Amino acid sequence: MRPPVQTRFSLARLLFGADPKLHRMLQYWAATAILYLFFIILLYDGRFESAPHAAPQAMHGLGLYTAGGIAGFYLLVRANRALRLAPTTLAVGQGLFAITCNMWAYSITGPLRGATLMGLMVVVVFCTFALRPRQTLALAFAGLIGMGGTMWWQQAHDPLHYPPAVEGLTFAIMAACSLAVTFLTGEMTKLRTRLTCQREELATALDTIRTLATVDELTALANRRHMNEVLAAEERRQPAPEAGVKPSCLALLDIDFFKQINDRHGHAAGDLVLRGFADAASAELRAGDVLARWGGEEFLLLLPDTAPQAAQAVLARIRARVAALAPPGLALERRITFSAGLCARRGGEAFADTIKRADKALYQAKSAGRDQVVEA
Ligand code: GH3
Ligand code: MG
Ligand code: MG
Repeated sequence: MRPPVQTRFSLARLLFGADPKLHRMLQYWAATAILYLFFIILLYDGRFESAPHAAPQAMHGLGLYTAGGIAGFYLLVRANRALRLAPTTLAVGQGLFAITCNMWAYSITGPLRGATLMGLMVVVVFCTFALRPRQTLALAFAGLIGMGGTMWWQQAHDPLHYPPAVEGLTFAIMAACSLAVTFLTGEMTKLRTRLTCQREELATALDTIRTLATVDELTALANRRHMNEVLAAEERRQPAPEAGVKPSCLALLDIDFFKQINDRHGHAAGDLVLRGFADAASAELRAGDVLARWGGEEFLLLLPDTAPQAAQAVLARIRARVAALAPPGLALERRITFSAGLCARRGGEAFADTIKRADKALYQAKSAGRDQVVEA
C-alpha cells in the first residue's frame, strides 16, 4: 500500500517547503540561480582564456563567490520563517550581491565584458517584484556607482585593454539603459498597485451588493428576496416530506397597532421598534431558523423540521421577549405585541401556498383581538 501523501518523503517539499509564499520566493531564487550557473559554466568553459585578465584564480574566485552567494541566499530565504527578514531586505541583499558579481565579471571577462552589463538590467527588473519604485531607483544608482567605479578603475590602471573612451561610452549607454529600465519598471509597479487596489475595491463592492441583495437594511434580517431563495432551497431539500417526518413550520408575524406608534412618536420611533422587534425575535431562534422582514411591520419565520407544538413554544418565547421590549427614549402607551398565523407545511405543498394559509390565519388572529397566534 502506498503511504499517505503527507508522510511520504518529498524532496521538493524539503527543498521548497509547503508555504506557497515561500514557494514563490524560492522560484524567483531558482530563476536567478539558473542565470548565475549559466555564467559560471561560461566562465569555466575556457573560451575566455585568451582574455588577458582571465587569470584562473580570478575565475575560480568569482565561481566560488557566486556559488556561495546562491547557496547563502537559498538558506536565507528557506529559513526566513524563523529569521523574519523583510522581503525588501532580502531583495536588496540579492540585488547588491548581483551588482558585486557583475563588477567582478566585468573585470575578468576581457572583450566580452560589455555583455555582462545586461546582468544589471536583470537586477533592476528582478527587484521591482519586492521593492518600491524609489528603492529600485536607489539600487539602480548603486549598480551604476559600482559598475562606474569598476570601469574607472580599469581604464586608470589598464588603459590598453580598457580604453578610457570605450569605457566612458559604455558607461553612458549603461547609465541611460539602466535609468530607462528603472523608470519603465516603476511605471509597471504603479500599474500593478493600481490594479490590486481596483481588485480590492471591486471585491468590497461585490460584498456590499451581496449584502444589499439578501439583507434588510433596517433590521438586518433576511429580506423578502432572500427569504424566497431560502424557501426554494428548503423545497429542494425536502420536495415531499414523508409521513412521520417533522414538517417545516411557517409563521407570519405582524406587529399590532404599529401605525399608532408611527403616528404618535414619529417614523424614527417606529424604526426603532422594528429593529427592537427583529433583535428580540432573532434572540429566540435556533441556528437553522430563518426570520425575514416580509414587508413593513410583517415578518415571515421559517422553522425547518419543527412540530407545530414546538413552533408554538418558539412564538410564545418571542412574545414574552417582545413584550419586555423598552426601546430607549421611547415611552410607549402599550407594550409591543404581535399577531401571528402559524402553519405546518403539508406534504409536498409549495411554500407559496403555506404562506397563503398563514396569511389567512394571521387575519383571523387580528380579527380575534390581536396579540395571539392562530394555527391553521
Ligand atoms: P394592525 O394591528 O392591524 O396590524 O395595525 P397596524 O397599525 O400595525 O397596521 P397597518 O397596516 O395599518 O400599519 C402598518 C404601518 O407600518 C403603516 C406603515 O406606514 C408602517 N411602516 C411600514 N414600513 C415601515 C418602516 O420601515 N418604518 C416605519 N417606521 N413604519 C413603517
Ligand atoms: Mg400591524
Ligand atoms: Mg401589516
